[in-house]
Amino acid sequence: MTAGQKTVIEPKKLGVKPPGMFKVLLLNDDFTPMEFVVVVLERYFSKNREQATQVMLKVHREGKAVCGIYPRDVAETKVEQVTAFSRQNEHPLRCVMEEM
Ligand code: TYC
Repeated sequence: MTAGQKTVIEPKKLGVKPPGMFKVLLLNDDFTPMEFVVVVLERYFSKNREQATQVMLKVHREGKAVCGIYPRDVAETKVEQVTAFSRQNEHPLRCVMEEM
């Protein structure tokens, strides 16, 4: 260290951390029509038809897929909106969130 320089040890910042991010996923089931899932992905996850179809097929083949990544409050709202829309249309589609 150069003469005269001092080492400054900052106190640990308590309770200050960047907000966590959450994956929002759709889960497969045997009953929800493919077309309905595509509409959900267009309406709530801003996908175009081609992107929505790709994500829907991934869920259908692999059991689940990530639809988007959001801060907690946005992810919670997506889950609520998709679940409400699905139940209104009498489909069992499940939408969940996972902390990353
Ligand atoms: N497996 C459903 C069917 O064959 C389609 C489907 C895709 C359902 C994605 C849910 O999240 C889902 N009709």
